[in-house]
Amino acid sequence: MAVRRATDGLADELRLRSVRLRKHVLQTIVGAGAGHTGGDLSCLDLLTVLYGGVLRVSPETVDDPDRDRFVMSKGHSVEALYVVLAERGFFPASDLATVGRPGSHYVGHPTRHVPGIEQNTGALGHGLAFGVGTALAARQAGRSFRTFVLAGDGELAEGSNWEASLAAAHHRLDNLVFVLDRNELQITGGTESVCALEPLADKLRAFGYAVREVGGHDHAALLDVFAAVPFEPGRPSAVLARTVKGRGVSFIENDVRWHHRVPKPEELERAMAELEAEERRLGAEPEGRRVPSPPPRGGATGEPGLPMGRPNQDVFSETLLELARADPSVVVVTSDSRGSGKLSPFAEALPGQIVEVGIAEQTLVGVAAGLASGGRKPFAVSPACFLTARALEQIKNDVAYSAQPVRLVGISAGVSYGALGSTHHSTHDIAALRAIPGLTIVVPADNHEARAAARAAYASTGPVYVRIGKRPVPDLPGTAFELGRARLVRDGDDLAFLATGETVWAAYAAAERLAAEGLQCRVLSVHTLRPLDLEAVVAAGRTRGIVTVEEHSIAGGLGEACAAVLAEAGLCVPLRRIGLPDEETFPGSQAAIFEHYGISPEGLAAAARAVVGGRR
Ligand SMILES: Cc1ncc(C[n+]2csc(CCOP(=O)(O)OP(=O)(O)O)c2C)c(N)n1
Repeated sequence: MAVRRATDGLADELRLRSVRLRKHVLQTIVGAGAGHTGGDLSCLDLLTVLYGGVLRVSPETVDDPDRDRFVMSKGHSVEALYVVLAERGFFPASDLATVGRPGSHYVGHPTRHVPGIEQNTGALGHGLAFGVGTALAARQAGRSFRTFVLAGDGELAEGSNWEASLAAAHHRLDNLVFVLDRNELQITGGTESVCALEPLADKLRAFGYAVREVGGHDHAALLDVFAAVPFEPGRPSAVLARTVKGRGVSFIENDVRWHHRVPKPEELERAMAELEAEERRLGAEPEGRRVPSPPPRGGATGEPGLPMGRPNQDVFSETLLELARADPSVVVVTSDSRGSGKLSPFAEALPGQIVEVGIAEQTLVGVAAGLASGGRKPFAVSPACFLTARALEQIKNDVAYSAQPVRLVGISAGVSYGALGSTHHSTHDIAALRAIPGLTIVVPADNHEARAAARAAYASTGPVYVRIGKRPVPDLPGTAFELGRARLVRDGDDLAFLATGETVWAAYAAAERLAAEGLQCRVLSVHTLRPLDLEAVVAAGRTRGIVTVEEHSIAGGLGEACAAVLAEAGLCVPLRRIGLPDEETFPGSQAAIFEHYGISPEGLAAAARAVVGGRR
């Protein structure tokens, strides 16, 4: 008979705990109406073991300078972290019911608002450098705490991981443990087909790590491996944990479609039944279920009276496919982003005209610049938040200053990602790119403009940034799209709404309301932010007031651009900027965020009344 070891009892306990926590993960995701199901279930055993038997941290010691640090670099798997922290008592389990809800700080990526979370993450490739910093801090302060960083394998395409690895080895940080969730899947498909990593253990060794490979769902083996860190004095440790994405639910396992799918009610039921069978197999009675209340509806924005169009992203991508069929020099470049960019049909139809670089936005833009220089017509497509923040220097130097005709396409822009939180919002991009000479900036309002923007970007001989969202938007009336000319959506001389992107419909709806009150408002879709239509802005300055509207920070966006033009033209007109104020964005769906900041027909009508108040 095999001899039981001291840790076997703990491993048994953690095994059962992991099964139960899987149920909580699924319930949390269903309640939030969003979540990263596959990646959560993949790393859940790692988290259960780390928090249940490895990390020297507890609710009582969250502020103790000697506590072990855990950094969730694969921040999208936050629901797994939330349920583990709740189970360990860092916050009440009842908080899990608020995940993703308007006003709740339990957003779809880790933030320091949540007790027990050390660092905001969610933009991939950030955790390791932070961990190098905490490991260095421990050494400098003479403290014995260790730092554990958990990353995904697709995430390793971000060069920052390898830069931080060089630093970790250089500084001989044997108080740092890099844990890899090696499930071999990312969003687009298998890691080896998207941007191959193997031989990964050799690469980690070559970068200076002492490496151990381990089954990432084997609680006993994980306890042993983590008990053995540092594996070698003077070297950072790497734990290459072999995992299965979606582990624990048969129909979710190893299926790439479950990266961020939410179980339907019948799927939740099936998954719970499977997990309860596993609880019984482990000799325990199934724990009671929490019935998640349905998430608030945060779908399309709009209101009756305007025909609802489709997401601009879909329309843009379809137009791109038409253009690429007609011109083989059109190339799409993606960073594990073709699904979000609705470019899977493009990849199927024209596989020779799409280049995948993996989760590496800096490389995306650099490669696109090289393709442009080589005579191709590249469209670099990636979420606007990562494209314009992560790759800002590439945009500045490799594209704009080098005058390479790259078409940068920022998808899911503004606050489209809603409750995924601030890492996923691009509310800085117009400000950042307006300060870089040479870039045309286009922000379409509706499907007509999205189609026209794709064609204008294609025809452009210089670099262009197009910023589009992922929710259906209403079709607006108005004049035809002309690059550099604001589009007149509604005429009126009392007040002007200068709006951009997917907020224009709200300005239009506000204007309709105000007309009933006798106030005739002009509504302009300022789709081209650079070159700005100076004539239209100055003409708006001759009305009794202006309201600017944007899904962007009011710092550096459309409002400030218009204010500067008006001031320099010597026009003194009351103006109010509606957008995202200078604060951390209110958590919630895009619709909830719009409502909160008054980017709504009623909110904008109120702003307009205030602007002309007393001057009628
Ligand atoms: C900088 C950055 N680029 C893109 C994304 C969008 N994104 C979220 S998860 C993900 C795939 C992650 O794959 P992997 O690291 O293998 O994690 P897992 O499969 O374990 O979920 C991507 C591309 C992001 N969060 N951050």
